Amino acid sequence: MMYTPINEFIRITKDAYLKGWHERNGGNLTYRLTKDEVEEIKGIFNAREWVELGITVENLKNEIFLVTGSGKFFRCVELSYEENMGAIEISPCGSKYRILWGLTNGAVPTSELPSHLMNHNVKFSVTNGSHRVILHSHTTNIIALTFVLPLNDTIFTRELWEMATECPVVFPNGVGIVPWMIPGGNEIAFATSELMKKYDVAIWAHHGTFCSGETLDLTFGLMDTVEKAAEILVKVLSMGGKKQTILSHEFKELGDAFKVTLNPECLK
Ligand code: 2HA
Ligand code: ZN
Repeated sequence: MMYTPINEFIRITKDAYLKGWHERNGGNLTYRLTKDEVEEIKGIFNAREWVELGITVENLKNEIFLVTGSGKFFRCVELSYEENMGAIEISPCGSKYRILWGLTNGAVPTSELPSHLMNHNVKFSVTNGSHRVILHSHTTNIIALTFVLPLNDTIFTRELWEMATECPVVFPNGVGIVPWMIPGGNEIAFATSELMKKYDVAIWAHHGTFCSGETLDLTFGLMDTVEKAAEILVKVLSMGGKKQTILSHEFKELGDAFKVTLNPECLK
C-alpha cells in the first residue's frame, strides 16, 4: 500500500532524475510532514533506536521527515522505495533522530542530513514553519557557471535574473553562493543555512544547488527555473555573450507590475 505524501515524494525524485540532476547517488531530498500527513501514515511506523545528529535543531524537535537514503540513487526510489527512502523523527531534545519507516537493509538518511536539517531549522523560523522541503540537486548548468562567474551572490543573481523575465518573480531575493567546501559535514551545513536566512536558493560552487520551499512541487519548480536560467546563460555565453539584456529600470517595473520586492542589491 502506498500513501499520498510518500507518492508525492517518489514522483519528485523520479522527475528530478529525469531532468538529469541526479547521476548515480547524486543529490538528496527531505520533506517535513504535516501533522495530518503523520496521522495518515503513522500506521506504517516502527521506531528504531535513537542516533546522535552531531548538531541540535531547536525548531525541529519531534518533527517527522521523509528523506532519501545515503548512497541511494534517485533513479531507484520509484523502483524500490522502502530501501531507498525513509521516514525519520527528530528527538524531543533536537539532537537525535530515529528511523520510523523505510531505509531497509541497514540504510541510513542522506549524507547531507546536517545541511538539510540546518536549512530546515533556519527556514522554520524565517517562514513561520511554512517551508517544508529541501532539495539538493547536481544541476549541470549551475555547476558549469560556478567555473566562470565570480562566486558572488549579487552578480550570480543578476546574471540569472536576466536570462528569463519570470526569474526575479520566482526568486526575488536571489541566490547565495557557498565557496567550494567539503560536502557532508557541519561546516558546509552552517554556511548554507546562513544563506538560507536570506535566500531560498544556495549554490555550492563546483557541486550543485540547494532549494527550499513550501511544497514539493514549488521546490522542484524553483530548482527547475534556476537551472533553466543557467542553461540559457551557458548558451548565451557560448554564443559570444549578451548583445542586449533586461535593464535595472525594467526589473523595477516588473517588480511593481507583479507586486514583488526584488532584492535591491541586484538592481544596481
Ligand atoms: O551523493 O549529493 O552532496 C549525495 C550528494 C552529496
Ligand atoms: Zn551533492
